[in-house]
Amino acid sequence: MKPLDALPFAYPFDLAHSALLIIDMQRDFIEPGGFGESLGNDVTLLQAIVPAVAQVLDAWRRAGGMVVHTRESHRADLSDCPPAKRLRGSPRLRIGDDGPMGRILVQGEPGNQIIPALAPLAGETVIDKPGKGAFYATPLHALLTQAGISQIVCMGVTTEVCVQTTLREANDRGYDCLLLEDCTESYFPAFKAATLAMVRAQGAIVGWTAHSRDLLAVL
Ligand code: C5J
Repeated sequence: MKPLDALPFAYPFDLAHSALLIIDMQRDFIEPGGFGESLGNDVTLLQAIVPAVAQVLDAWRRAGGMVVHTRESHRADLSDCPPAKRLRGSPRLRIGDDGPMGRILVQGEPGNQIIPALAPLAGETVIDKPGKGAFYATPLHALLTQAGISQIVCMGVTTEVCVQTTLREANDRGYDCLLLEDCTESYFPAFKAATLAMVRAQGAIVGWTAHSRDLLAVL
């Protein structure tokens, strides 16, 4: 176990029992024409973290750690998309509608794929999740338990939606979670800052935060 410089105090990093969890780095959130932009967001904000995420992913792969990617996605018949999710608000394109990258947030469509710079390698786990949290209606907890994982190092988008929901789910299931602050992003900078503060407040009530250079230093 190696102490990793983190907030609010050192994170007891143990690669053998850790998974790198990369949340929803999909074209649908990061490229123009996808779900994120259809909600009225500026997707260029999210593009800025790609080099840092790629650097950590590369180092993690070299170190031999477990990698898990997630995609927010629904079945083609939308049977796993509650009307409350599909019909809320007035986006330009709703989940399941045809967009420039195929049907919005639907499994197998071009826009639903992880961006090429972070494409999963053969043997890495890819979780399709219908909700915000990666543990809801997925086999993630069973897979991590089977692999002896007790720590999650988390990156991805968006910080206050799918990343924060997943961290809270993981915390409730007993994982020690570290969120890499320069490897997560929101369409709303203030929401990202608030999430980082919330996660590590009250003695790491949800988990720890650190800069990726501090993880790279111990990998
Ligand atoms: C959103 C996500 N923002 N991956 N999904 O709807 O955070």
